[in-house]
Amino acid sequence: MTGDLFAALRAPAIEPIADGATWLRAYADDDAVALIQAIEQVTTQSPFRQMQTPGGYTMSVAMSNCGELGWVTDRRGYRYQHEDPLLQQPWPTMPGIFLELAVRAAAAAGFNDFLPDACLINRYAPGARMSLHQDKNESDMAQPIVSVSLGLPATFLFGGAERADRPVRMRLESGDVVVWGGPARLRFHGVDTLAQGTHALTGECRYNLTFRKAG
Ligand code: MD3
Ligand code: FE
Repeated sequence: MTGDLFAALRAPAIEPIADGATWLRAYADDDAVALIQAIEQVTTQSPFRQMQTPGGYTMSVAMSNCGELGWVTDRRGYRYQHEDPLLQQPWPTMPGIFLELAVRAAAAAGFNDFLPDACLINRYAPGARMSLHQDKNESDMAQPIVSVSLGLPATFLFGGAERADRPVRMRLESGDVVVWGGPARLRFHGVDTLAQGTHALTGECRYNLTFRKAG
């Protein structure tokens, strides 16, 4: 023992959450500074924006993308597309540090052939939330999704196969990576309203990266 209680609590650990879902606690801690620099580099090109839902609401979460495909929503619906609708240009290239982390995390959870072509970058300010939904816009549901949390902690809501299933609440902290595949891939999920706070790496915000094989 080092006697460092904080370090001991954040020791990396691999925890199965449900069939197909694996929590890699603190997995991205060593890369966090470089990941945040890469987020800044990507979003200098394709800035964060609050998109419109098909129903006409403005999302509280600000989003951008990198990689070959990016997830967008507007009055016409939810979809992946090759171009940033704001710039009418291709999304920024996926930074090497993003791709390497996503591939390594997927393999640690048993998905050895994961090669993402899309990374959605979500930015939560205090008060932002994401209501319960399923991720169904990707073409191959056998491919997992890798999610990386950075900055302020959030209460993640992990639901069931039906919207009405009561979600389990999980606290996701900076550096946590979760791999969602197999039977967990189509479960409902969301993020509870982000609490006020300041994080040493990100200030008053939480970032979440989701890596997908969308096309
Ligand atoms: C469980 N993002 O962008 S990541 C999303 O924290 C999204 O920003 C949340 O849900 C966030 O679509 C949650 C965790 C996550 C991602 C995909 C999943 C959990 C999942 C797919 C299936 C089941
Ligand atoms: Fe989702």
